[in-house]
Amino acid sequence: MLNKINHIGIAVKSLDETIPFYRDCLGMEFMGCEEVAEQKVKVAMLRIGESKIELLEPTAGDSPVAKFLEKNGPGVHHVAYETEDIEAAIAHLQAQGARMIDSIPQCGAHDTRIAFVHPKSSNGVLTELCQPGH
Ligand code: CMX
Repeated sequence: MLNKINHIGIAVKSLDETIPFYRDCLGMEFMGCEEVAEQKVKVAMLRIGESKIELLEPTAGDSPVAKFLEKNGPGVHHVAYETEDIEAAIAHLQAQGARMIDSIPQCGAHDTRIAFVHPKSSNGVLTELCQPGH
């Protein structure tokens, strides 16, 4: 159902101030920036081997990431698992009693379809399902 970790999302106040640490200090491959209007964020993707780090900067005061930053400051925001069939993954989680934030997939960065599981039903870790190749 889920085949690997697609990326780890990290909330930041400023992409411009944070990208150099991942790109230059850690030597990760910078894949580009993109605005995801639906989620009210601007994201930067950096690749390390098979995995990616997604830096998230809020674009509006009522963005979920703005709220997170206000409460916690910058840091790990979510873990995204890759699936080839997001509808089946959502149905499976719901059948197991998980509380989905999105029961219908939303548009994510880099041509993905995404759906979040509420952190209250995943032991405090915001969990994303992610289907590439939208
Ligand atoms: N990780 C863990 N817990 C989180 C969290 C996160 N990233 N974000 C919020 N929470 C917790 C809060 O700490 C709070 O817990 P307590 O009740 O114990 O204080 C609870 O969830 C409710 O949080 P809130 O601040 O009151 O915020 P909301 O209920 O309005 O929203 C959530 C919380 C998770 C439903 C909302 O942030 C959401 O829908 N997130 C999914 C969408 C998203 O994050 N998009 C941005 C990234 C998109 C991308 O990757 O492209």
